[in-house]
Amino acid sequence: MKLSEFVKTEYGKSISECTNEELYYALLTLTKKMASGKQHGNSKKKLYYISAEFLIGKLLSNNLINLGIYDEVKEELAQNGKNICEIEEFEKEPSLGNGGLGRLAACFIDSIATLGLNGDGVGLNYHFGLFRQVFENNMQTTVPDPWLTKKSWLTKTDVTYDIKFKGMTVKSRMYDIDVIGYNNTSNKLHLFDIESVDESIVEDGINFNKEDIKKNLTLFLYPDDSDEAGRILRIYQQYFMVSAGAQLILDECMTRGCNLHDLADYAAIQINDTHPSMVIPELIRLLGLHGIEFEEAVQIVTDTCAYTNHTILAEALEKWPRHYLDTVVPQLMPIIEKLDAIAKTRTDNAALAIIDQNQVVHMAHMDIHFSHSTNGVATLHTQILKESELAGFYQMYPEKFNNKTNGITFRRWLLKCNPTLTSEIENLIGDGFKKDASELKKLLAYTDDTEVLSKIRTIKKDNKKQLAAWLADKQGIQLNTDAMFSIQSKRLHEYKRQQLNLLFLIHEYLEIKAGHVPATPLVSIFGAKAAPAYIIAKDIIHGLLTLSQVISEDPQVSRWLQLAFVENYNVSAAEKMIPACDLSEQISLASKEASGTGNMKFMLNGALTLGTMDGANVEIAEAVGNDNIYIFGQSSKQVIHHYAAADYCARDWYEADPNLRRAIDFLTSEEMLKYGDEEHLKRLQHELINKDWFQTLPDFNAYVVRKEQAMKDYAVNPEDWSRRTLINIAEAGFFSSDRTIAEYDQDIWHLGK
Ligand code: 26Q
Repeated sequence: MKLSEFVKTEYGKSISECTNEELYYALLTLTKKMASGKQHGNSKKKLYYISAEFLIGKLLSNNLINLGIYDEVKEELAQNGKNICEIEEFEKEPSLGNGGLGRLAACFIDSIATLGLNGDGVGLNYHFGLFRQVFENNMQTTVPDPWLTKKSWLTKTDVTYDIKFKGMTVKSRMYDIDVIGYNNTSNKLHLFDIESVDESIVEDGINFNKEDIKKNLTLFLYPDDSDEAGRILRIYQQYFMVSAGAQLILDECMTRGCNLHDLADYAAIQINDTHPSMVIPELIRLLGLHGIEFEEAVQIVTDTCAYTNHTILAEALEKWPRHYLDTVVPQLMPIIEKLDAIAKTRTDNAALAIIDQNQVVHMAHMDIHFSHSTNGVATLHTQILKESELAGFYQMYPEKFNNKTNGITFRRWLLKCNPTLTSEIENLIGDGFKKDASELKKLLAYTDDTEVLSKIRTIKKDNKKQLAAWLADKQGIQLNTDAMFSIQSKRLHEYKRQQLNLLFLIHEYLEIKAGHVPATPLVSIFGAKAAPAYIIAKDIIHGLLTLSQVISEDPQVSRWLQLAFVENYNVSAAEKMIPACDLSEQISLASKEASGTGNMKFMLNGALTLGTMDGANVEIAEAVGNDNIYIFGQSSKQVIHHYAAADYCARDWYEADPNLRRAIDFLTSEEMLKYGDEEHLKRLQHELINKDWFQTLPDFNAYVVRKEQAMKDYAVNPEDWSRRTLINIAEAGFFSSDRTIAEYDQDIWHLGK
């Protein structure tokens, strides 16, 4: 049905008579109707991708693209004096994820639908999601971020389940979001909510009564922090999600004729990090209620479940004191104890126990013992898991370990966010790449075509202008679009080393002050939220915002250097930033970033990477060749060695390198203290000199040298720069999540036709 007909029946008026808000809701309703007519994979076996996070982003444009009607709708609106971008502004972005892991889940369900697989997502319907970030006095503050409107992409279902906690039973209800594939298909994202949720208990900021579980369970998504008070609530959330999910899975399988002894022929469950790990004991418990003996249930669940690891940072691997579980879900503890006993019959290595000597329950250990697959998310990451972090497990179960290098959906991260680049690619190589990303390689035929290279440059420039206009409007910042744009956007974490970028910018500032101007003007852009309990992360934000003000108040410097920090970085901001980037900052301490997926998005949109040999950067470097990427810094082997030897001393580096010392000293200079807070800046400085857990200082010099080289190359030979960006675009096909999902299906799920 055409939009004009739809609004006529719905509102009794024409498109031009409608407000943008009316048009948004009309398009939403129309899209949902169209989705309901699409095919869902119907193989006997069905995948459940269970995840505490699905960072889906705004859905309208993406859905229209996947339905294949975006251009048509845009045109129809334009003919009636309406602009689709303005209509999109009415959509609120659901922030149902922290970062990479949540966004990966969103890319995966898009690819699962697009490949026509029988698979749905299962998660939680957080009413406020992750906090909204607001800058005040050069500091991060946090406020709730409501996204639910009366009419939304959610559809209320009549599926409800009782969820039993210690001393109380609550009711869950399932809400569905259509996941529209780029292939006439549509799957579901099932989000469970608690019926008794009460948004009114939120007080000032993001505070609320943490004890009132019936009212608070689905209010907020937990940031990856160490906030004690929220931990028990997180267990409530996790059990609520997996118990509802497990009941749904068993119901659906029985409806399709499964007798539960054959569950593994009917269901594949992918456990996204350890957040849904309790699905393992919960399924064993439920199978028991259906009359299946414990031992058999353990085997069935092992055959059904598979686990993905997203981190090697020990502090991020969930482990819960058993009394937490006793307090929240006592019915699971006897099962977890029995699983632990089985694990202990298989090995006497205490490090591999589920329940350790201190009565702490290791969720990842339960996943590895009692699922049939454990995968890392990039080649290097999987290798490190096998060789160090999970070596004991790898020796026990070598056949369970496998790699699935992450990917991104090109529908959102090229077609949606970069329409001009998309149509230029289409002009050159046809539209086959939209369904088969490996066809991007055909672009290699154009790397010496000066006309094409000049077009690529124009597109980049236009995207930079658009980003600049958006930022001017949003934050009142005026960017120099003739400058090189370097972007570091990702969660704020010490291992990702935004502080290294900060030290570089201080160094450039001081060089410019000393009369040494850079080869090109540089605009350095950041986007990052810090977990509210992560003190040093917030200090790094403060350092960056303060420096930004120091620079912008100094016209001598700001002709050459600008620092812009985008407030409240989210999917919508990423869609504006990524197409405008020249230099993609992927500067984690080697061995610490499991994969990264932003690195892939920037590459696909024609940025060159400045990065360490970490995560998927290694595979990007392999794909494009060393001439088309800027690699620097210690190798993962060296880093792992330093950790093992515990021989790293930050102060030695601080004292040995005068440039580095000058940059670190500047953190508490008069210039910085004019706009910044002494306590925060001193703490940051102290941390760098005395701790520097993620070895920023040894990589400082190499980083400065590589980045200055990139700036020179950009300035001296723009055409060669464009040629190298085209090679990056051409080689990005491997990083499509369609490829990743096809591999999951082939090696782990075996969904069949
Ligand atoms: C744990 C315990 C308590 C509270 C929160 C958490 C928690 C929450 C979120 C722990 C971890 C996360 C998110 C992790 C994450 O996003 N990891 C990223 O996953 C990406 C997809 O695989 C990778 O590309 C990134 O390298 C990895 O950092």
